[in-house]
This record gives sequence, C-alpha cells and structure tokens, in this order.
Amino acid sequence: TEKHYKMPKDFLWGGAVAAHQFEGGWQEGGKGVSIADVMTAGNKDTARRVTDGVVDGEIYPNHWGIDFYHRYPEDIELFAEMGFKCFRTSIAWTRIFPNGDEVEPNEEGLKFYDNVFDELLKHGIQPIITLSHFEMPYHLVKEYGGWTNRKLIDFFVNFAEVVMKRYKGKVKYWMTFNEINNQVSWDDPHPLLQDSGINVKPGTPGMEEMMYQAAHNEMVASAKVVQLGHQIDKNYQIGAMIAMCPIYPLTAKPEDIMMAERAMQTRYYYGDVQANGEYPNWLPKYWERQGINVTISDEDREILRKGTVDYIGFSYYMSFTTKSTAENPEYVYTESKDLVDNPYVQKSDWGWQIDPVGLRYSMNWMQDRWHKPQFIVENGFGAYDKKESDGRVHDDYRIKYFHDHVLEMEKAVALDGVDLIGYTPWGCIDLISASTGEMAKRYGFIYVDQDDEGNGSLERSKKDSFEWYKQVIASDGEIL
Ligand code: P53
Repeated sequence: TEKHYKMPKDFLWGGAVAAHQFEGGWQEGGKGVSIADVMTAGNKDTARRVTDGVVDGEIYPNHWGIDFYHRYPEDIELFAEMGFKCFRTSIAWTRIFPNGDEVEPNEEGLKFYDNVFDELLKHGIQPIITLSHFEMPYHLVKEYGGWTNRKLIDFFVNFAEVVMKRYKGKVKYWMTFNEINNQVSWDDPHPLLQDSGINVKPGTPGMEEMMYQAAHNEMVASAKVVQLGHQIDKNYQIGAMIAMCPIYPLTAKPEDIMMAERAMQTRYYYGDVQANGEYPNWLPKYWERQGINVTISDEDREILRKGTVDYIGFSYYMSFTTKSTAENPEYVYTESKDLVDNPYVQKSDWGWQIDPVGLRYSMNWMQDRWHKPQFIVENGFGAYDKKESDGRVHDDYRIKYFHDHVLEMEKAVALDGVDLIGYTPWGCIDLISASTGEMAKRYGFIYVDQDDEGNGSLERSKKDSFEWYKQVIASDGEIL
C-alpha cells in the first residue's frame, strides 16, 4: 500500500490556462492583434510560422481558441463542480491596450475580465493572474522590435498598473512573465517570439545578445511591477514564472556533472535575478568570453534588488539530460544541441520525458536556491484523446501521470518541507497547444469537441480524469 499525504486546508487546488489559447473572440470588444494571432497552425512535425500580420488563407487557431469568451459561465460552473479553489489565467494585453503603446485603456476589455473574475468569485474560485503569457501586441513587435527595446518597460508597467488597480480586491496572486526562461533556446525563433516579441529568421547574427537584452528589460519591468503592485495593495503576492525542466548529467563523469551545472545555471539565471535580485557571478564572465554586450545601468541593478518576487510560480512537465563533449571544453550550454535522451524515463507522444521524481527534485533545488514559497502553476500530460463508444474519454494515462506527479509534490511538502502555495494543472479544459497550435494535443479534465481546423460543436464533456481530480481536491490530496 502506497503512503499518501494530506495538503493543508487552504492549499490552492485549481487549474490553469492562458488567454490566447482558450478565449477566442480575437477581434471582439476592441481587442488588438497579438503575436498569437499571427501564428499559424502546426503539429509535432511542422513548426508554427509567423506571418506578417493576419494573412488571408492561413489558419490561425488562436483566433477561435475554445470560445471561452462567449462560454465562460458554463466553463466556470464545471471548474466549480471539480472543486477548484483557484483558476489561473492571463489578461490578454491586447484587450486592454490593443496596440500596446496607448496611454488610455480599452474599457470594454477591462469589463470582460471584471465579468470573468466576478463569475469565478461567485463560485468561490480565486483568479490567479499572469500579466504576460505569450500574447503581447503584435504592434510592439513590428514597430519597436519587441523587448529588445527599453520603451517596452514603460508600456508594460502602464498596462500592469491599470489592471492591478482595476482588479484590486478581486485578485491576490499575480505573475509577471510566463516561462521567462524559455528563450534560453535563443537560436529557435519560436520561444524568442513568444517570450520577447523578437521576430527574426533563424541564424540571424546577434540572436543570443538580443535574448539577454530582452530578458534583462523584462526582469527590470517585472521588478518595477513588483514594487508598484505592493504600493497598490500591500497584500498582493507577485511572482516569477519559470519553466522548470531540471537538467541531469548523463553519467557520474566529472565533466558531465560540470556540464549539467552550467546548463542549470544558464537555464535558471532568470530565477536567480528575479528571486535573489542580482545576476549570478558566472554570467558576466560568460558574456565577456562570448563578446556579448548587455546594457545594464546602475539604476537597473537597484530596481532588480528592490523588486524581488514574492514567490516562484513554475511549470513542470519533464526533465532533461545533458553530457559534456571534447569540442565544448568551456561547457557552453546550447539547448538545441546539448540535450540527450535519459535512458531511465519514458516519453509522451510529443517527445516530452515523463519524470515525476524530477518534480520533487526540482522543488527541493528551488527551495534551497531561492528561499521563496513556490506555486506549481502548470503540470500535465498532452495526449491524443479518443471518445469511446460510450461517448466518453477514458484517460487512464492522464490519471496515472497526475497520480505520480501529485504524489511526488506531496512528498516535497510533507517530507522535505517545501513551502507550496498551490497546484494548478495545465489546460484543465482542452485548448490550443502553445508549441504546435494543435487542438489534438489535449491536456484537459474537460473534453472540448473541436478539431485542429476549428471544426466541431465546441460541446464540453467530462473525461474520467474529471472525477479523479474532483476526488483529489475533496480529500485534500489524500485520495489519489
Ligand atoms: P504545449 C515548452 C516547454 C514547456 C512548456 O505546452 C511550454 C513550452 C512552450 O510551448 O509551454 C507551457 O501547449 C506554456 C503553455 C503551454 C504549456 O506549457 O506546447 O506556459 O502556454 O500551452 C503546454 O503542449
């Protein structure tokens, strides 16, 4: 018999989504065009493309999402039925500032989120809000070069100030930039665009420098928003959001250990800056050797020091593995080249390595490194689901994934003393995949009848995992 643990009564069980992946209504209520609106459909073999504006004849799945924009009362009722205590979503920047550089906000956009948050609160569900989740205004990409431009700091802080004032009393937990460290893969145009609105062809000279500058500007903006948020409401909890994929050494060979250490430093320096308030020592040395120039003023350093985050929000899906090579004596970590398969774990259909123990390991590592409360704001299993003849999805594979991960999460809390605020599984209702644009890569407890081209009734129905998660919440995590 397996030993289970109970989470505290005030533990925030819930679910997570992002505006651009599920709202639809891309032109309603005065909304502007976001970067997600110019990304075409892809799949696990074909990358999504970015078009120059919205082009006739292309397929843009984020335009329709799953139509939460019109169906939110029904969807929120299903979340309430599962017993959600909280619900993580993002505010689409383009609903509030359609182009991003306006001074006055769009009232219709603000009203929409009032309605959604009121509906959640009516059911006892508190909204957990990401300010920037892969959906910045396309105008800021085209006219300003995205986050490489320091002007974005003011635009973003203005946006944050407007919504943090407006939703005072309705929202307590905020996060600034979703998965700010995805852009560590700077040679891949997809994360550069999603994180930072940098729209360049692969192989463009200077991409790594652009990434470091953009990330710096984001972290300065984030630190300003932390300080501003605390002035607006001293109860606000404002967090970072890190994509946590721990990187293991392939063997016990000392060079492999050093390579994995440098890989972790490279992938998580963003968290060091946001939690510790300063850059780690190794990084300026690395920049010097690579000829990378990042403009960082003394004032910036002061802002970073004063604006450390209240908690670490993170996603956890998988772990990575790396090894050293003779050609790379200085352990430069390039994520597109330096990852190898881990012989001890299995992969999902999209090649994501399934590793529940890696979650407990990561939580311990972050606790000791950053000394902050943690919030698991994404975790889940993307899979092909099929409705069986009884009209239902029997997703035992998803239940197993969640069982194994929740158990390791509970050990991290009960046995290791990690300070954990809550757990919001990703895509609690099926939605559009961020990396591929597919509908077929499903995460939900709730099935949505729609295919990759946007055909379907959009009808919602419960999968087997719906009842499973409901019982987990009802038992404070004891019945898995
Ligand atoms: P999809 C890469 C690696 C880990 C998480 O991802 C990632 C990504 C970027 O796609 O994204 C997060 O939909 C992200 C969500 C996203 C979710 O994980 O590609 O915060 O927006 O949908 C799952 O399967």
